[in-house]
Amino acid sequence: MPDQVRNPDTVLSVAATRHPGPRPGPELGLVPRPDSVTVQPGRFALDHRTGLRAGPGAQTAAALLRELLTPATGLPLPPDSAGPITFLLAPGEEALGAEGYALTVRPEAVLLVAARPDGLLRGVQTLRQLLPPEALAAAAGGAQPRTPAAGWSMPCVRITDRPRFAWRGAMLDVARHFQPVTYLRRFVDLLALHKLNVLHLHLTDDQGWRMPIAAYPRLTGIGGRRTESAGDGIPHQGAYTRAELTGLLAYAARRGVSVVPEIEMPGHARAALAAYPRLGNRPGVRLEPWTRWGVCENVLGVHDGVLDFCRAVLDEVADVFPGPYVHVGGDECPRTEWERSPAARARIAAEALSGPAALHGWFLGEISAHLARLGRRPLGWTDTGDELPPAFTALAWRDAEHGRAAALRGHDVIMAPYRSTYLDYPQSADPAEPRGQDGVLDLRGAYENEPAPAHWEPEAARRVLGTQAQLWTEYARTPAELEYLAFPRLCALADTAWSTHRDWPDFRRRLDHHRTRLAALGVRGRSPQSPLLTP
Ligand code: TNX
Repeated sequence: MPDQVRNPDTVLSVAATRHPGPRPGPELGLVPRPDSVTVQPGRFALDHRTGLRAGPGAQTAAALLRELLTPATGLPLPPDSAGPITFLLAPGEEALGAEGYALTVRPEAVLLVAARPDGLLRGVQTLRQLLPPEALAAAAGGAQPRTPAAGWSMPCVRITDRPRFAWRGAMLDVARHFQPVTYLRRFVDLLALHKLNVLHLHLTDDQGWRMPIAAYPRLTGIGGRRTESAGDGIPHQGAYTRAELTGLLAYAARRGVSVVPEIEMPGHARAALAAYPRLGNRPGVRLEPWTRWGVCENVLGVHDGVLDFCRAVLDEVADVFPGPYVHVGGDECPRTEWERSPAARARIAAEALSGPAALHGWFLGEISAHLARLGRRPLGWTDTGDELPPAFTALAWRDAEHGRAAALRGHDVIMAPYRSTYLDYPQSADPAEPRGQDGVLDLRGAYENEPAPAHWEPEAARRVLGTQAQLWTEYARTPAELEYLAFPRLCALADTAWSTHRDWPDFRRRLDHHRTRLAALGVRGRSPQSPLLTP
C-alpha cells in the first residue's frame, strides 16, 4: 500500500498551511484556480480494475465520481478497501474549511482528503478536470465510452484548495423563458464542474409563474402562460411539478449545489395578479400575464388577503426547498398603484407609516417575520442598499457600492452588480451577437468582478458572502442561447468567487485548456474569434 494511503498525515500537514505555491501551468488549466498546485513527475493511470476506497462519510463523493465518470469512461471504479484511489473525511482538518480539500496524485495512488463532505465533492470536480477532456463527455444515447489512445490517466500533483467565498452562484430566470427540469439538471452539472455551489431559481415574475402551489392552482394554470412576448405572436408556457423540483434538489445536493427559490413580491408579480385579481390594487381589473419586458406598474396589494396568500405560498416553498434561504424579490416595485388605492391608504394609517413608499419596507418586514417563523432567512434584491428590513441578506444588483452601504447597515451581502455579473448583456459590441439588454459585458469585465473591493471598510468586506452571475432570459429562450451567454463568462465568475488570486493572463491560459472540457460537454459558448454560435 502506498505511503500516503497508510499515512494521510503527510498530506494533511500540507493542507494545514495555506500558501499560494507555483501557479497551475496551462497544461492543467484548472478552472477555478486552486489555491496551491504543485505538478510532480509521472502520471496515475486508471483502468477497469482501479478501485476506490471511501472512508466513513466519503461514500457520497465516491458515488458522485462514479456517476460522473463511468458513463463517459467505462471505468467502474469498484469499491476496494486497498484503493488505490482513497477518499477520506478528516474532520480535524479545520484549515480546509467547509469546502476545501487536499489532493495528492502519485503514480501509484490518489488520495483526496477533506474536513467536510462538500470538500470531497469539490475535489471530485478537480479529479475530473485532471483527466483528459473526453472524461467529461457523457456517453449519451447508449453510445460506447471512448477511451483516449493513451488510456485514462492524470498528472501527478499536490493540490490544497479552498474557496474565498462561501456563496458562489448563478441565477437562472425561468420565469421569462421556462426551461425544462432536464435542462436545469445539466445546468447544475455545469455549475458543479466550476465549483459553483448555489443555483438561484427565479421562479416567478410579471411574465410567468413556474412553481406549483397546491392551494392556488391558477398560479401556474393561468400565470404560467402568456400569449406572446414583446410582440412576437408566439405563446409561451411552462411550470414545474413538485416532483420535478424535489428530484432536482436531490440531484443538486449530490453535487454539493443548493437550490435557492425566488418568489417575487410585492413587485414583478403580474402573473399572480392575472391568476388571482383579488391580490391586486384594483381587484375589478382583469390582467393577463405581462407580454412586455421592463418594470410593470401592477404590484401586489397590501391588504390582509395578500399577506395570507404570500404566507401560504412561502409555506409551500419552504416545504419543497430545504435550504436556509428563501428569496422574495423586493426589487423594482413602483408605488403608483398604492398611491391611488384606498386599501393602501388604510394600511398606511393603520400601521402609522409615512406614506406609500414606506409600504414596501413594511410589506417585506411582514414577510421576513413569517420566514423567521418558518426558520428561514430572507434574501432580497436591493435597489439602493438601504431599503431592506434588517433580517434580509441583500443582493446588490445595481451599483456595487449599494452592497457596501447594505453591509454597513448590517446586512450580509451577495454581490450581483449588473456591470460585471449580468450575463444577459451581450459579450461584445459586435452586431452579430445575439440580441440582449443594451450594454456589453465582455469576458474581461466578468473577470474583473471584485466582490469585496479593496477600498471597502473591513467590516463591510466581512459581510460579503460571495457573488453570483445573473442569467435573465428576456432575450435568451433556449438552452443553446443560455449556454452561449453563460460561457465562458461563468468560468470567469467562478474564478473570482473561488480564488483570491487575480491574474488575467493566467486565467486566459487556463481557459484555453478548459475550453476543451466545455467542448467535450457539448457546451457551445462564445469562441474567442467569433460572436457567432459555434457549431
Ligand atoms: C433588472 S435585476 C431586473 C430584471 C431584469 C434585468 C434585465 C433585477 C432585480 N431586476 O427584472 O430581467 O434587469 O437585465
